[in-house]
Amino acid sequence: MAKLTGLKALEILDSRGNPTVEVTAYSEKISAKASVPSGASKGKYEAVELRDGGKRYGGLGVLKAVDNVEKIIKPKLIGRSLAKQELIDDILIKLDGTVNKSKLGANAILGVSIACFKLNAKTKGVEPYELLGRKLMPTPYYNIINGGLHGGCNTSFQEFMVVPKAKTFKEALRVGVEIYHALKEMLLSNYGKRAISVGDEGGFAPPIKKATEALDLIMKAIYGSGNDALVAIDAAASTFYKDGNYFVDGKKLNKEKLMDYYEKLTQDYPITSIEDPLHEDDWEGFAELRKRIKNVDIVGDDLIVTNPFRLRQAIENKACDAIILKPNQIGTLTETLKVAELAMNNSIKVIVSHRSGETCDDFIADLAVGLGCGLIKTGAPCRGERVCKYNRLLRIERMLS
Ligand code: 2PG
Ligand code: MG
Repeated sequence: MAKLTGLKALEILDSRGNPTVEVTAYSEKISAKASVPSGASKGKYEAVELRDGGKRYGGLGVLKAVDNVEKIIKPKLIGRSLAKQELIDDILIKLDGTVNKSKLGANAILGVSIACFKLNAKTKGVEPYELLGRKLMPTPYYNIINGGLHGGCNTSFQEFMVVPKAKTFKEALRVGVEIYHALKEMLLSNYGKRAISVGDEGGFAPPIKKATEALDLIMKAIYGSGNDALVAIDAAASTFYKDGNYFVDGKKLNKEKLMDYYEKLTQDYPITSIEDPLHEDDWEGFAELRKRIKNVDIVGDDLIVTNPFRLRQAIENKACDAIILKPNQIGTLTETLKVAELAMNNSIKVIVSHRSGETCDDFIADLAVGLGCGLIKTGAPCRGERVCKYNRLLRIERMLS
């Protein structure tokens, strides 16, 4: 059985030009790398990204996390069997000892966890998804208009996504790309060149101010491309919630009014899901919205933060139909997998997700396939750090056929 013989960490950059952690794990001459993404609209209950503070990189350096990998984690893991991922992750969790991984940093811990997993696959001569058990290609959610904290467009909602109706991933990719380019042409002719620059997740950021404008543009792009697709929203409502009210596209709405608005949107557009429609502590609100809007998935991201305790609370409260699964919200692969299993065992869908700050690590493609959850969101079909996940899915689909 292959053992871990070395562990190195490096401060690299993410897609926003901020430092992040890359870990390389070694088993003799074989090595595997993992790098850690970072969110902009972070849930307040997420595991902690350790940042250096001070002047360097505006305080966002990760040299402490890098040091933690090489000086604290490495001595405890060298010589361990790579086949024992649960044990490796358990050692990491105990070594940190805090509830939110604030001592060593979830960025240090997750880098090690995933690098070890990939290395195990490599030493066995299998693909990472094969180690996870299932083999199901996911349906992609393409975020083609970026608002909120992610882009230059002034909508309060953060993400406007298209979800192609297609039989294979390859087909879904083509449909997504054709809609994306139809939208681009339309934006260019309606608003000029500035409207086709892209936001953090590769979606466009046209000069619009309202969710309905974004949805109208997307509907026209779907129609214009000659394809069939549904739409999805990530409102990321915690980002526009203040003192009991929601500030949506220039209007101040209380919770009731916001729920009415969502209901109306689902009547007017073919919406398949709404992520974080309300702020991250409103368990009852989520449950109420689920009752009011049937046939649309109410999705918990900031609400659940890939955390088993919060997921249990959601199950008890019947608060969501689906959850977003982001390994860096919890900090180890084992915990991520357990949250996914707990959700699926309770008939809650799992959408594997990137972060708005990404690297070219394509592991989440394998994660989505190997979990068999059937759903992934990893941005627009544009920008290297988004496209690498979609390209990895194309390669996996070919292997599976
Ligand atoms: C989200 C994510 C990814 P961020 O809210 O779902 O799209 O954004 O990584 O900024 O939290
Ligand atoms: Mg979200």
